[in-house]
Amino acid sequence: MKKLALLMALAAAPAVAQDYTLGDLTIAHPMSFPSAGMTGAGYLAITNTGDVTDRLLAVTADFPRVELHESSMDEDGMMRMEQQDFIEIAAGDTVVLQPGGLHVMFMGLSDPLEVGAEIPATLQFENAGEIDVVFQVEDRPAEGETIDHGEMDHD
Ligand SMILES: [Cu+2]
Repeated sequence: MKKLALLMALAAAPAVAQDYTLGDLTIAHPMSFPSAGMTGAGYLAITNTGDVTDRLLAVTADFPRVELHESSMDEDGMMRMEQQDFIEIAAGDTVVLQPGGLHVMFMGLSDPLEVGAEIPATLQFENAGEIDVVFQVEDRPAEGETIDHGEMDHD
């Protein structure tokens, strides 16, 4: 079934961004970029329209490891990534996972990610529970993308 979805995605470019709703959460446009190496990064936006803070606790996908990371610039101007135990989405807030900041790290890929591929994944929230989403692998923007996750060393 997943293979069929992948084939259909490859046939039907460009991919259409998809939004999801889970309780008080709206999950917008899960996507990824082609990877040069054996790690890839997932991006999306999460809006919490409820009255209570929720937390993204984990993401699972068909890779050996999937982690929550935050990139930041250190004093020496080096980009570093730190693993996060969770990502908090305060009531009324939108948290955006994007290049240069918070992201989902797909690790130990057996093949690099290519444009048009789809990554089925499950997001696990503290309050809202779980939801299945699909990260669409899209073309990198021509400019403004400074991190190549594929070349970062996580070990
Ligand atoms: Cu990372």
